[in-house]
Parts: sequence; C-alpha cells; structure tokens
Amino acid sequence: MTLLVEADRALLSGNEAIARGAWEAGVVVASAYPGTPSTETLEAMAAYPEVDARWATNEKVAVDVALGASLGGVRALAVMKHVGLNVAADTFMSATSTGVGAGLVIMVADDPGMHSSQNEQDTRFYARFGLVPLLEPSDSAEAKEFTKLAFEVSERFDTPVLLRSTTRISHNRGIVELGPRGEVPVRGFQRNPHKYVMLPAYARDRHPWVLERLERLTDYAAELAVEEGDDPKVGIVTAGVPYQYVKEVYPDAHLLKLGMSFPIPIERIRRFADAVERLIVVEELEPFLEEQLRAAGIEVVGKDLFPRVGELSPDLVHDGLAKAGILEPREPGPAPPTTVARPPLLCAGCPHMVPYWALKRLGATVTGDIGCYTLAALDPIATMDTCVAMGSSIGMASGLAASGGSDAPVVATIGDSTFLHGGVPALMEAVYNQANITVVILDNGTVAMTGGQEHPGSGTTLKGEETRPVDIPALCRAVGVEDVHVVDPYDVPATMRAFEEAIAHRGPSVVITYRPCIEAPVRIKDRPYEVVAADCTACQLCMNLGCPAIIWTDETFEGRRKVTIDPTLCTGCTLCAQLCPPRAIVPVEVEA
Ligand SMILES: Cc1ncc(C[n+]2csc(CCOP(=O)(O)OP(=O)(O)O)c2C)c(N)n1
Repeated sequence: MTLLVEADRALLSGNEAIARGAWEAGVVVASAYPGTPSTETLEAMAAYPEVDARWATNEKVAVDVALGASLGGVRALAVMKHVGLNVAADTFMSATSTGVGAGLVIMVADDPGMHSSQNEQDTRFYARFGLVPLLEPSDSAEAKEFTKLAFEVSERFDTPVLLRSTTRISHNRGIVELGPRGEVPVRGFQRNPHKYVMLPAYARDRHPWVLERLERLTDYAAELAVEEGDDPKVGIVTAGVPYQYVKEVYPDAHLLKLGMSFPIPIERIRRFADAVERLIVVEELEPFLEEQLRAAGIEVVGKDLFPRVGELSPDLVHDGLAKAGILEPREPGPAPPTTVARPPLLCAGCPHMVPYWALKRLGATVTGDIGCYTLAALDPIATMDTCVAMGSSIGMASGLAASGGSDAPVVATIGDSTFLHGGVPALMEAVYNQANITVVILDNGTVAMTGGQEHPGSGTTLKGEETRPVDIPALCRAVGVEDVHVVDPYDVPATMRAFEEAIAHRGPSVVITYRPCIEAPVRIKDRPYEVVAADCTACQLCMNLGCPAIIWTDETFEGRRKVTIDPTLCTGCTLCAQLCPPRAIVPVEVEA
C-alpha cells in the first residue's frame, strides 16, 4: 500500500521506493522469486503498466530473464532475498563477465537477525566474489535514487549492479520525492558472441577486462562517498542502515558514508583516516569493510565494538561507541513491555496439518523443506527431521534412503512452489536412481509463506492474467514416477490410505495433497465447529493437529484436560471432527 502525501512525494517502504526508482529509470522487464524481505518490490512493480513484471520459477531463472532482457536492449531488474542469490549464483558469476546490454540491476535483500530466513549471509561478499559494484542505500529516499543510479552505473561500466537492501530498509517507510519516468532508447539485441558466449577462449579475454573495470569502479566509488562533520579525533566509516543508527545516537559524528560498499574507495578512505586520530567502522553482520581496510594497512576498529551476529540497532551502536569511550554509557531506560510469547503455528484449517499428522502416525523419517509447513518441525506436530534449503528435501531423502540409515520409511515433504523452484531436478534424480522414497507435495496453489503470491502452478500471473498452470501430477509421471496419488488433505482416511500405499510402493512414489490455502487467494471461512463439553473424553487426539483454534479448558475428564474451540479462529475445515473418537466436535448451530 502506497501512502501518498503530496502529488510529488510519497511515504514509501524501501521496497516500494526501489520499484519506483526502477520505473523512473525506465525499466521494462522485472523478474523475481518471492522471499522476505524483498517480495513487495516486484509486487509494487506490477502496478506500473509500462513494466513487464513477472514471477520467475526461481531466482536463477529471474536473473536469466533479466539478463536476456538487458541483452535485448531494455533496462531490466531482478529481485530476490539474500539466499536467492545462491540459487542465481551460476548465472550471476558469469554475467559479471558478459556485462550487459541495457542496464541490469540485481536487487538483493539481506535479513540480518534472520526474521524469516535460514541464515544471515552478507551479500556484500558476492559483489567481491563477482567483482561487480554494490550500492547500499540507507533509507527509502536513497533506495529510489540509488536504484536509478544503479542503472546508470550498469550502462556506464557495462556491468550487472548489485543493489543491497536489508530488512530495515525494505520494510521501513520514508518520504520519497517522485520523479517522471525516464525515456530510455531501446537498443535492440546486438550480436556479440565474443562478449556473450562464455566459452573458454572468449571468457579468458573477459577476466582481465573485468579487473580493469574494477579499477575504474573503484575511482568512481570515491565520488559516491559523502563526508559529514569534522572532528579530528574520531572518524567513522559506515554505509546502509548503520549510517542512520550512527546519526541517531551521535549526530555530530565525523563520518564517511559509502554509497558503494564494493569496490571501496580505498584511497579516499585512507585520506579520511589520515585526518583523524581513530578510525571506526560501523557495519552490520560481517567485518567486510573492516578487513579490507586492515588489508590495505589502515588502522581501524570495528567488530571489537559491535556485534557480528544479528541486526544492529541505535542502542547497540551507542553501546559500541560507549565501549570505545566516545559516548557516555546509556542510562538504563524503562523496562521493555512484557509480551506474551506466542509460538508460531500453522493457521487454523491449514491443509498442511493432516499430512504431517499422518506421517507422525506412520513413524516416517521426514526430510522437510522451506515453506509454511516448516512449522511442522515444532510442537505439537514435531514431524520434520531436516530443513536446509529450498528444494533440498527430495535429494536429501534420496541420499538418506541410499545410506540405509533409517529403518523408518523416508518421506520428503515439499510445498508446490518449492517443488517447482528446486524440487523437480531432485525428483528426476530419485527416479533415475530408483530411490526408495515417498515425496509428498503439499499443493496449496500459492506461495503462502511469503504472503500468497502466484507461481507457475497457480494458473494466474503476477499481473492477474490467467495462464496455463503446470500440471504437477502429469509432471511427476512425465519424469518417470510410476506411483502418483492426488488426495484432498481434508479427507483424513483418504490421505492416510494414499500415504500407506505410496510408502508400500518400492522405488520413488509421490503423494500430492491438493487443497487451496485458507488465506490465498481468498480467505476461506466456513461454519465453525464446537466441542460438546459433556461428550469430550479428553483423549486430546485433536490436539495433535496443531490447530490454533483448538484450546485447553480447565475442565477435566479422568484427570486429563478437555479442549474447546475458539469460534473466531475456526474455519470449519472439519479435520478435528473427523479425528474425534466420541464425535464430540460438531458444527455450531446456526439460528434460523
Ligand atoms: C532460495 C530461497 N528463495 C526464497 C525463499 C523464501 N521462501 C521461503 S519458503 C518459500 C516458498 C513457499 O511456498 P510453498 O513451497 O508453496 O509452501 P507454502 O508456504 O505455500 O506452504 C519461499 C519463497 C527462501 N527461503 N529461499
């Protein structure tokens, strides 16, 4: 949601500001795979009719699409969360050598503190790895300006440009000046095999060119560094959101704020360092700048003062500067308000509940994947034994089965979007090597985890147009899976039967549990259910579903606590009623 303040200014999140910057830069094609905290960027781009904004199957495909569009002569943007760049790394690491046609920007959003990620890798290292520039805005206004700048840099230096955001930049809102869309002449595709065909003979010539480009970029990085203050005692080098924290707790600081965090303008920083008695680097996550400065023989302090793990904050920056004797220690503030801990749970009525309930009963060894269903690793479901990276469940199941280390049946569980993202090649491996595993594809027709986006199996595009959905059962059969079941996970006995049959099959088998997500594309709510207290025998079987609508009461039966149902949460899915031995769970009576 964009909040307009005035016609030429708007209150935008960093993600919306990046989308706006890309639109103003004349971007024609934008491609992404969703991932928090980056997702809203492409969703915001979809609102601009001039932009062909489209979800890709995964991040590598997104970069391929953007690179192809760039070579076709139009400005192009690819968007992903930090771990997405691992998936796209193969294309990325060679696109650094091909260079671009029209401007190509890869926006990557890091997640320090892991609010919703499996690791907190620092994307700045990818810039160094690929020898390409990385721009780092520190608020929404800069997010827009740096996006436009990134396209200019891309074309001027013939390079893909990384634009790094972090959760605080992506999700905070700030005032952004709005400009018109720039008209960028379309160049058309220009054949140049020496530049675009990375066979060794050609690629060899590109590497020295990349290094020479890096030198020119290093000179340019100095132009983007901004100096503030003049204290000769302490100088602070920073970039991105940590700049805002320093300004907040130490407004008079003598600062060198980098706009480009790679390559760093080392001689510019050396001059800054020479003009102060002590040099401090304030950066989030890894000592990326600090180590490069040290390697260049510049004396500097950084991670001795500030944590290397998790997000920085004004308080942590204050504490670090106090440790360095620059600021007074913080006065202890008021105690933070106490909050009631709420463990993450699947939604009431989630179609992922019964598959895990069934796998628990079957005692399976379950390799898991990334999606809403990863919550099945937690109590009370607690039926997931591994979760590493998107698409890993199937290959890991195949390897686990090959190890002979599990006496229990080996079952991979994977969401529909994750299956299409990275699961399909692993399923082919399982077929090829006849792995004795069952793959459960939890098909809810959407990317629920990141807010309900469309994907190639859902039948609609990001722009809301109908399209041909991938036929997942046909795909599984086409790659050679002989035993494929499709079942409605709201039908408990049928789901159980399908799992038993699939597990009994020798070789790879697939069960697709198909039922739309209760939240997307529309919120589903049916007549709620209630517990007839007098009939409840407190067997607590329904509790194993992990449904948040089922809650404990103070009433007991034979010393065990009975349950009740929160009618505001209940979606009327019927699952608990199907499981209830005394049939104590019934639909709420509706008054005529
Ligand atoms: C490489 C990578 N890209 C993106 C993400 C963000 N992400 C986590 S799970 C997920 C997909 C979930 O969709 P699906 O598999 O259909 O399961 P659902 O949440 O709908 O149950 C995404 C996009 C990620 N963790 N890693």
